[in-house]
Parts: sequence; C-alpha cells; structure tokens
Amino acid sequence: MTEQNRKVALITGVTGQDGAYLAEFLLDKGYVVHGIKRRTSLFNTDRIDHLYQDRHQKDVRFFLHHGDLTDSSSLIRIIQQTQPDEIYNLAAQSHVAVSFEEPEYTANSDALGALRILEAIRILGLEKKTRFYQASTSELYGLVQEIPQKETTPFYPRSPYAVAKLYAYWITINYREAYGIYACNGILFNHESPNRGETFVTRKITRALARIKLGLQDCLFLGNMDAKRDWGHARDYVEMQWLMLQQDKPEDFVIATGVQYSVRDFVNAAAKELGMAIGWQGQGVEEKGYWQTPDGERCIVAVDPRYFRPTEVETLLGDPTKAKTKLGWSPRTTFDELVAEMVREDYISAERDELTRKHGYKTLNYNE
Ligand code: NDP
Ligand code: GDR
Repeated sequence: MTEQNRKVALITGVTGQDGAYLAEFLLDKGYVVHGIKRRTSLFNTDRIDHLYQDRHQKDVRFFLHHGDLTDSSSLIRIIQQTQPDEIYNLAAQSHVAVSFEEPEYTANSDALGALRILEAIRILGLEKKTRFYQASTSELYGLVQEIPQKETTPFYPRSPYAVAKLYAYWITINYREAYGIYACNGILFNHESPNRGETFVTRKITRALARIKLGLQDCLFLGNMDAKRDWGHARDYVEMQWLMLQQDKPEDFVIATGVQYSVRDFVNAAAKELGMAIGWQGQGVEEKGYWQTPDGERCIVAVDPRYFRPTEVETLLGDPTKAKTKLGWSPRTTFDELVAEMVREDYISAERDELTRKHGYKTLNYNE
C-alpha cells in the first residue's frame, strides 16, 4: 500500500481497553492511526506502548495527540490536522458505578463529547469524507423491555452513564439523518480481556482470585452477584467496530454472544481455572464463597453492599442476528476461553508480585 492511499483513522479513548485492540487491528490493516490521549500526571499509555513508533523513524503510522472530549478546541484542531477517513469515538467515563458519583462529568464527556466530534466534522466540511463510529452500549437497555435485546428493543437507561450514552446514540442518528454523515452506533454488550480495567467486575475477579491463590490477598468483596451479563472478548468486538464503517450505508448493530452468565458464574469459572473449588453459603448480603483446601475451608468471597448501585441493571442478553447476517459476525472466543485467558495473565502478574514481596526487586533480574 502506498503512503497516498493509506486510510487514516482517528481513535478517541486509544489508551483504553478497546482503543488498544482497535489501534493494533487498524495498524495491521495498513491504516495510519491517530489516537487522542488525555494529559495525565503519570504515563497512561501502558496498553499501547508496544505500538509506539519513534517519530524520527521512517514510515511512522501511529501518532498520539493530547486532547479531551470535554474540549472542543482540541477536537477540532486534531480532526483538522489529521483529516481522518474514519473516527472511532471510544473515549468515555465508562464506569457505570462511577457515573453515579460524577454524573455531570459523565454527561459532559459521554453525551456532549459525541456531539463535539460530530460538530467538528460539520464545521470542517468533512461530512462526505469522514465516517463516524459511536461506542454505544447494552446499558441503554437497562431495565430490559424484551429478552433477548436487539436493535429494535426499546431503551430504559438506569444510570447517569446510560442516560449520557442515550444522548450520544440519538445525536449520532440525528447527524446521519440531518447532514448525511456516515455515522453509526455499535450497541456492544460487555466485552472483556486481560486489558480490562481492574475495577470492572470480570477483571476484579480474575485479579483477586489469582492473588488469593498466591497468598497476596485474603478476600474478594463484590456487590450484586446475581447480575447477569452477555460477556464477549474485546479483541473480537473491535473487528466489528471496523466492519460497521465498511458497509455501503450506515446502520446500527448489536454485538453480543447471545449467551448469558451471572457474576457468581464468572467467579466459579475463574476459580475452576485456578484449580480452586468454591462452595457457597448464605443468601443476599450474607452470601459467602468458601475455598475448599486440603487444610479446610477459607472464606474468600463476600458481599460488600458498597458495591450495590442505586439502580441496577440485573440482566442483559443480546441478539446479534443482524450483525451475523449483515456483517458475518460470529464471536471467536467462548466464555471459558475468555475466563482462562484473563486468569492466566493475572496469575502471571500475581506471581511476579509474590516474588517481589518475598525477595525484593533483586529477583527481577531480566538478564537471566
Ligand atoms: P475504557 O474505560 O477502558 O477506556 C476509556 C477511554 O476513554 C480511555 O482511553 C480514557 O482515557 C478515555 N477517556 C475517558 N474520558 C475521556 C475524556 N474526557 N476525553 C478523552 N478521553 C477520555 O473503556 P473501554 O475500552 O472498555 O470501552 C470503550 C468505549 O466503549 C467506551 O465508550 C465505553 O463506554 C463503551 N463500551 C464499552 C463496553 C465494554 O464492555 N468494554 C461495552 C459497550 C460500550 P484514560 O486512559 O486517560 O482514562
Ligand atoms: P457494567 O460492568 O456495569 O456492565 O458496564 P461492570 O463489570 O462494572 O459490572 C457488571 C455487573 O457486575 C455487578 N457487580 C460488580 N461490578 C463491579 N464493577 N464491581 C463489583 O465489585 C461488582 N459486584 C457485582 C455490577 O453491579 C453489574 O451488574 C460495563 C462497562 O464497560 C460499560 O462502559 C459498558 O457500557 C457496559 O459494560 C456494557
């Protein structure tokens, strides 16, 4: 591919879980990839450091720009400079529980952020050139009105996060209809990976159980263990984000596996992967998980009501039929494979922490 005909993509939220997988995917496809990162007092590029290219090298195709979804000036400047063929709006305050603590900021970044990008496309006259992907979410369904949920299922958002994302969903459709922008929503159900943020429930579980197994942590405290989710792998889902922008006309798609598990099921699956058998006793806030060891049982999972949400989304199950038919979607990673991969990676880092705790940094001799 010559430099002239390389496609240019701009990713907001490039330092997040999906941003990292998508950047890697697009670079492999030959794109020039620009990412927007926030200014932070410590480095926040861990997930994309392996993609970094020194700007002094030849044929550099990965660039980072400082910007923020709450700052129109930065967005307009970056879009003007990079003239992207495709924009993937993945940036968000993406934690549902945190959105109850910071509702105004969540609305500013997650709702108005999408508007700011769409306006930038318009202001810069890029309506015919730039395609726009909005990271919409199964949280829109909230208090579910239909099982399973598909593109036509009515929404009932249950958190400031979901309400902000509802605005972003509709403004994307409105700009598509009003200005002819190729803009579409991917309504993605939960997707996870070893790169998932540590405070989302799946990663919290795999990290904690690995550390408990190695004696680095005593107990895993969770909120609602009855909550059910449709969990897929982020690596599979970013491919669909790209495919949605390669169609003849822009449409919205549900991406999900069509299979549902509870938080407790996830704990059991992760424990099994670590060879830890868990027995459950009690109900509600009294429920506890006991690890059956040869020396007796140990309480390692308990409920902490601090993790309950003011309004909960109890159950989500997606129907990806449209994506299967039109995008050729089929998830490659099963639930068990996802759990196994997450556990494996967290066990490796827990082992490293255990060694350091026992012997200090001298054990980390990279030359050996
Ligand atoms: P992450 O939380 O891992 O990543 C979010 C990214 O957004 C990070 O790069 C973060 O930067 C950045 N960000 C946050 N606020 C701002 C801001 N004001 N300006 C610029 N950047 C900002 O989320 P995921 O990768 O898991 O999700 C990607 C998108 O998909 C999000 O919009 C999320 O809401 C949505 N989504 C996710 C699903 C999932 O299951 N993962 C399912 C459905 C939708 P920093 O690294 O500095 O924090
Ligand atoms: P979710 O993901 O809210 O679905 O949003 P999360 O992993 O935070 O919660 C899933 C379910 O687990 C329950 N839960 C806990 N959750 C967390 N974080 N911590 C706990 O200790 C805990 N105990 C039980 C929750 O109550 C909930 O029911 C994610 C985010 O990635 C969003 O950005 C995205 O839009 C949706 O997935 C689809």
